[in-house]
Amino acid sequence: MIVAATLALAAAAAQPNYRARLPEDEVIYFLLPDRFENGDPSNDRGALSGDRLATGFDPAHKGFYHGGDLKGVIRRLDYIQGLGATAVWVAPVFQNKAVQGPPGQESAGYHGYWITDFTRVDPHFGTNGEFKTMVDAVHARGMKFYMDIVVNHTADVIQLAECKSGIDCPYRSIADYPYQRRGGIAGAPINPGFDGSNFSMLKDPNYAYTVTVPPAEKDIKRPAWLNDPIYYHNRGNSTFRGESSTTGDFVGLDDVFTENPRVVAGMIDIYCRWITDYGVDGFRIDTAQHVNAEFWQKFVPAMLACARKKGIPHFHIFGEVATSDMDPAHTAVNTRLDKLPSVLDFPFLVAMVETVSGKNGTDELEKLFRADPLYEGGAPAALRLPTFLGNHDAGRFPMLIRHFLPKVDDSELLRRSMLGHAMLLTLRGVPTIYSGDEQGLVGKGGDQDSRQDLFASKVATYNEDRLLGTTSTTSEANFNPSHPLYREIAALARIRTSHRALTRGLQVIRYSQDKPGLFALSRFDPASGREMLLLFNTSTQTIEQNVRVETRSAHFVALAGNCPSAASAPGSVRVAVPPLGYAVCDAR
Ligand SMILES: [Ca+2]
Ligand SMILES: [Ca+2]
Ligand SMILES: [Ca+2]
Repeated sequence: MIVAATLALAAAAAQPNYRARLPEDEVIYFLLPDRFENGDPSNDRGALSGDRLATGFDPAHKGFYHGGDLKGVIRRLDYIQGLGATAVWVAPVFQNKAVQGPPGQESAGYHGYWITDFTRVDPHFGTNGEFKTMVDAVHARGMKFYMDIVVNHTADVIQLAECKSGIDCPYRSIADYPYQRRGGIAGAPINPGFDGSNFSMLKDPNYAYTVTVPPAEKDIKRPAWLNDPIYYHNRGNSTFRGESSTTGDFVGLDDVFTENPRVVAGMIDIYCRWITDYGVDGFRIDTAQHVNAEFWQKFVPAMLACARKKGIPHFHIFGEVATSDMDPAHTAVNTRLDKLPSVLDFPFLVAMVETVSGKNGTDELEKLFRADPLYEGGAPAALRLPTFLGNHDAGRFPMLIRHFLPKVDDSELLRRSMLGHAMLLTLRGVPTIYSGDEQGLVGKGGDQDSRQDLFASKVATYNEDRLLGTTSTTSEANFNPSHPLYREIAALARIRTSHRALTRGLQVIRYSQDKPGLFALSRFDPASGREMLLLFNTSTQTIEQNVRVETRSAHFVALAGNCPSAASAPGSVRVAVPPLGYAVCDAR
């Protein structure tokens, strides 16, 4: 024990102080523990027995547990750090309802978003003690650990009697089903005096539907207050429009009544405890846009205060505000109104897919970045937005690129993926690598189809896929540090984290066009003012042209790709960028 502790201390001493780093200094690696590495086969069934409908375990089915766990994460920290990641974001680890869904449509909580017990780690993934070991091991390497948390909903436990199933249950609005009537406007008076804010008057949850809880599940949620149906909206499924966006169930998942002060206090208590007990460095918040703004306005300051008390000055909070549109106004609103410190940059994903595939010109990226001042805190706040090329819901970058280039061959798809990663790792925002992208995984779609195992998979539809940059398939483990994407990401991540212009530097767009071609921009070291010129070519032709730079930028050193060695005249350089190529040019 003494030797191990000494080694950990030595490792910590060898690393720069991770607590001092700002959120924008990080490179994030995002993984689903079930799909990353199996470090302990004894926990694969989560201490349950029976078939897959009881244990949730079926490694051959893409919708069930495959066996990955926290010990697996610990085992592969060399691999993650070797990629150049400085922070790990792990999908929710909380105890889930193992299996849910109507007969014939069941799937498992392997993804972690169907929580029943918010205080403990799911036995499929390990124990709270192993969680501590994992976070400590991450910290011992000078890396940060970001938890994935859920406030909006719990597992699907509450059933609404008038519905066929949790997934087939239409939304019933406040106008048609007010809180003060049972089952509609003509129904008997209930909840007298409830005005939407005096929650002591809200006693009966049967305003829209008849609320039931299966007897076997009436105490399965923790903390125990979560078992009371009064703390849920109980109005049926969200249409993701209008009021139902925040008060509807996410496909049957019990939507928490986050307007209620008891719920606000309860959630603050739950998540402050994880910060206090484990010293995690940040939260990614699931389904953040489906919770009312007033909740976040109380929750966020409470979490930041809790973190400061624990000695974590730069605790990062970023919400999932999903959109499939290149619409930064949509995501910025949640930083303005909810006061979420940051949000996942979904518009960046859309712009990158549409630009790097050649569907749109490089001016789409100029449009995206032009909107950065919309975020609370302005353009500097945009430096902290986690940026990404795909994820476990939307699908992976090469699959999304192929959507616009159905006939693209694998070698060109690899080059476009490498160009996309070069942009991800040098543009503003916190680069977030979705586990498996660095091994050339593609996939057939989003959601379950994009959650391939990195350890040897038994899922036939995963294993029949061709990967990019390798002859391997997902039927073998893919932790290959010599994969071309892994090597490219590792090199660029190190360039990024050793140059402040690339982590903290604001951007000035130098050139974009209304068709595939050059995207040129500069970023500036906030201390020295030194310029970093970035050049990307989204076309399949070599581009040669003059690009404006600062007049003081007389010479350039290539950190990646080929750069002009000197300006042609003060304020101008002649650049040549190969097809689908890029360059990172450090001005002197
Ligand atoms: Ca396991
Ligand atoms: Ca439900
Ligand atoms: Ca909600």
